[in-house]
Amino acid sequence: LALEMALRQGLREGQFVLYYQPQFDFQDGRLVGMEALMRWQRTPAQLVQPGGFIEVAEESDLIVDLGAWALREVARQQADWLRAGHRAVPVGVNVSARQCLNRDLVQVLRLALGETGIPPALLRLEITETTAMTDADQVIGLLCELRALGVGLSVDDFGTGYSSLAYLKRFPLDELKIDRAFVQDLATDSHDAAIVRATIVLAHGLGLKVVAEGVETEAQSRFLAEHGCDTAQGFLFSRPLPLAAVTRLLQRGE
Ligand code: G
Ligand code: G
Ligand code: NA
Ligand code: MN
Repeated sequence: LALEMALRQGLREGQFVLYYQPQFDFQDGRLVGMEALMRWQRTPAQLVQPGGFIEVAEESDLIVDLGAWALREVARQQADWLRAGHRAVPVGVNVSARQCLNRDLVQVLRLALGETGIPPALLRLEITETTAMTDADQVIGLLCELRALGVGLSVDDFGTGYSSLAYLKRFPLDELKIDRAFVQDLATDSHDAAIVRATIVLAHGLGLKVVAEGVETEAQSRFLAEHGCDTAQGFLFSRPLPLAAVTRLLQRGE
């Protein structure tokens, strides 16, 4: 409870910041997207990682407010980058189950898009498989509304939750993110290799782009590229970067 109060106060006082992890095209190496990842600058010397606060925030409605802040912040940042003439790439924002079940999400997005005037496709919502399946029929309705706004939709952590292929077919998605648990032992575990290969084929068959998360080695990268994976995200290419560093990357326009 003390932590929850500190988080609320931190949100009011502007202590949250976003880091951005770049995503690169496997074919030509170009920057094609980023994932926004939240950090809590609790004191000037203490930067708290999501492991230290997301779970607590998710136990209450605090995650709804934090999540709304992240969506508005990314929209505002995209507008800044556009005004400065930087290259524009979609930014993925993680959305928790509680946010999806909250009626305000569509309105938060509509406002953020309206206030900034950014192309909606520059926002991409990342929803985990588990969230999507919590109340799949309700989530389909939500995703259709989001889709109508023009924002992008990714399934995050694919393969770690319970999914139903019947639902996957009905969700209006753009992208599937292979969880790093499968990427990790790709080069040595033939079962993980088979799962990843099949996931890429499945996603492409459904018309979705595939992002591999947690790519850390050249061997993993080579395997993924050879099997047609579209996009790479992981420490091999870049860690999550603070705003100034990622802005320099967009300036270079690569
Ligand atoms: O940044 P890091 O790699 O430590 O992130 C750890 C976890 O925290 C990830 O699973 C990520 O989904 C979650 N996370 C990071 N930022 C956000 C956010 O803005 N909203 C939500 N709901 N989860 C986030
Ligand atoms: O759960 P989610 O898919 O949102 O995960 C994002 C998390 O993955 C962030 O905490 C990010 O820091 C982490 N991450 C990104 N790239 C790598 C990587 O190459 N290796 C590992 N171990 N974690 C990574
Ligand atoms: Na994510
Ligand atoms: Mn993930």
